[in-house]
Amino acid sequence: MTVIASVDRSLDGTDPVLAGLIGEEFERQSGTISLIPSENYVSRAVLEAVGSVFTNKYSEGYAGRRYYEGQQVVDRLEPLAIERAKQLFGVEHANVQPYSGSPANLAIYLAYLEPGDTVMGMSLPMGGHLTHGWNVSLTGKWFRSVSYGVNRDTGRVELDEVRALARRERPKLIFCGGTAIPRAIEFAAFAEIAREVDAILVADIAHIAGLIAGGVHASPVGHAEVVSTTTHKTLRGPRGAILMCAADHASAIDRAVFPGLQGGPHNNTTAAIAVALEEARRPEFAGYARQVVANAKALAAALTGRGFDLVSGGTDNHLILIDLTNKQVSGKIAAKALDRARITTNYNTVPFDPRKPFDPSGMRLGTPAATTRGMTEPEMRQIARWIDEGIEAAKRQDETTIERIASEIRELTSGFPIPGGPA
Ligand code: DSN
Repeated sequence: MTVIASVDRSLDGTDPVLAGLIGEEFERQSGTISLIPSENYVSRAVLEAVGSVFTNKYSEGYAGRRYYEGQQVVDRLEPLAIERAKQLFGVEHANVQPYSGSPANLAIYLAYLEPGDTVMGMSLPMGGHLTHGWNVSLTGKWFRSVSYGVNRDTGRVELDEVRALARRERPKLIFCGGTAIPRAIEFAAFAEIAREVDAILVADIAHIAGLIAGGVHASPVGHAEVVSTTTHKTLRGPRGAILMCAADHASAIDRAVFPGLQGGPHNNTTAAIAVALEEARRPEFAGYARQVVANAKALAAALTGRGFDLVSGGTDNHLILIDLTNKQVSGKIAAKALDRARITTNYNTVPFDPRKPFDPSGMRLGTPAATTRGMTEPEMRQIARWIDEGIEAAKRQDETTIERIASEIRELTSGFPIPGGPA
């Protein structure tokens, strides 16, 4: 056998073990309902781009200024992805090279702060993100971090408290956005606060980028100096990230990403981001975004009707945070039981949680993935019923009911295939 032949075999032929794992994961994803709000199913087109020969190419630098030759095609690919991001989000500048959300956010620190400078973000247990200055993250260890949270009664960010904290602590960087925020983010109000204290405002829209692209959430553009997003949540692209800003911040952001933080961009990811951005500008994506929110509202209403206590009382977006305290069950027990019942969620802290993050009081749900499969309000009401039944079954250790739900979900999901299956 020639060397060429040995590297030109299918995965099946080369590594049946790994091919088997991919098949099993496809079956798992097909036969379960993912309600993890940061997950989605990418299109077959995005999958093809991720698996393309662009993975073979090194391209340190930016188009026209690379440190490797052979950029004839990559130097058309990356500007195409950038142009699509600029068009979709209405920004002057985009950098599509960050490997994911955390490196994207680290690049922002590098662009604007010195170690020890003050950063302000929403605290992780209140709904923020590790990289917004949380103490176990590099961003909380190498920088002086101050956090805002939500009001205990309303479950919402209290902007007067954010303003008072900003005035007192004088952060150089303020983050808005996070990972467990069921309500709309008030970018204009955050921008006003940032301007008052002379801080740079960063809008981390990782969770809601697809909702913004689809026109169902306000945009931070024109309010925040820098916009950071991952590309794989509601935006429904590959695992990657984009940093966006006005032209006068472009060189600070670009220098921070490369050579400040990263080496060569993942060109196959850039290609898939370009595909996802093209998909997101189409009218059907706006319909998808609308349905994501409609589904979340329907699921929230059905859960509330079943006595679930939702943080902030409901949702404006794709995400629901349940405080299970009144159900006398921990988030971990509930999420693990639902996983056995073929509903995938994640346990999560709730604001002012008396329990530890590894066994918290809450559970986080979201509708982006189920909506991609074509599920609508009737399925959301059915899912709420299964969540209720599954959690009650877990409390009385009734595995028969959990198995019955699992088989009903197997049946339902067979009518809602996921993209990327055998051609
Ligand atoms: N892991 C992401 C999420 O689930 O929201 C945040 O990094």
